[in-house]
Amino acid sequence: MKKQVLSSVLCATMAAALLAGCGSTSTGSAAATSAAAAATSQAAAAATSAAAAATSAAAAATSAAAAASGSTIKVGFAQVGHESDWRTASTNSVQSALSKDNGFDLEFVDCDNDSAAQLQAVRQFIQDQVDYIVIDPIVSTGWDTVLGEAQDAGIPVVVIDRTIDDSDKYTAWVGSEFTNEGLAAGAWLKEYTEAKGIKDVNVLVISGTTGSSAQLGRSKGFDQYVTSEGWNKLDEQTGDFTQDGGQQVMESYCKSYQGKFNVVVCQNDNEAFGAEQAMDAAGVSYGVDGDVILISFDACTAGLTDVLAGKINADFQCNPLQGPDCAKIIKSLAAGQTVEKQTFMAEPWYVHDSDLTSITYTNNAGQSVTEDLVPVTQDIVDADY
Ligand code: GYE
Repeated sequence: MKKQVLSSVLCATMAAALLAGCGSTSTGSAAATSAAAAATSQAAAAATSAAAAATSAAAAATSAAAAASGSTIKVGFAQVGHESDWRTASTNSVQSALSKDNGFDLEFVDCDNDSAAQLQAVRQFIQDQVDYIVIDPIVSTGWDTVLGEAQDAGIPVVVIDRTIDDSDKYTAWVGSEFTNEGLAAGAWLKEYTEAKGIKDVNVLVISGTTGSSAQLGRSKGFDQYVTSEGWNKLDEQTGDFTQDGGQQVMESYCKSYQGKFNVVVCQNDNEAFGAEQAMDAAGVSYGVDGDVILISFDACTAGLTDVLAGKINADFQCNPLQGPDCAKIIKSLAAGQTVEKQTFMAEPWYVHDSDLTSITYTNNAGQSVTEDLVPVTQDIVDADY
């Protein structure tokens, strides 16, 4: 649990520093995202401070404009919960961007990973007659009725991070291409095992919250490689995106599959920390010098610290700093402008080894894309969220 405490402190600090240090692209094209991600990864550290400076200037201007007009935009935000370092960074990002100083009156609800509570929160926002509703949907379905209610009340909905897959009744979405993240893990594992001469690939997956678009996409993308490469996927059970969940699933895997696995894929960093604890206790070695290849997603500060230490072999970033884009979308709507329906975050691929420098893979849009593999350095860890 030491790691949980350390990482939330780091997240709070870094999220403030990195508020807008992440690229995003509103082309609506996943291919453009990957290209942008590659470019972003090259210049991440330098771009961060420039972007942070630009953000404070922009924030000051926005705040002055809001003060001058005297108008405040009332926003209700139904957040997933507080299950991971990623989530902490996401909450900090939205709260900082939709602050009073920036002209917002934010009603924040932590839904504690409870879908019924999240629907209830949205209905409460409608009753409270907020100007805009922001939702990070815990699961991807079950939304059409409540979004219809918001539409009837004339309240635009902005979706961030996870997607809503069974309704189109929202105005805009900003987040990640989760299937590409899963494909990334598969593409990297293929190249890595080939380079190391590992022929038998026996995989255990610890998945995220079942039915969340992050889980669905990462599983779908990775499974394409399981099938095409003929890997042996021994099991996939949910750790609910938490450290405790990851630890429990891994404890049971270590008993059931003792000596039979050489790859563990955790669908977020917190699950990976839990899996590490379970493997430590069971005497299983992992990481660059171990018997088990450990793959993770998110690439938060504590995750990249483990990549640098060689405990996690590869970590595929999912960028939580969506607050500035969310604020920009709402300000544009408030000014009567049209906005892009989809905005994709740029997301580098991080590794410990520097032998492989890039990978060409076919993304979810069917496009061939070359991604840089970024070897983690202390500077990258220090600039992370
Ligand atoms: O990967 C995980 C968090 O929705 C992308 O949720 C997000 C996921 C993220 O709990 O750490």
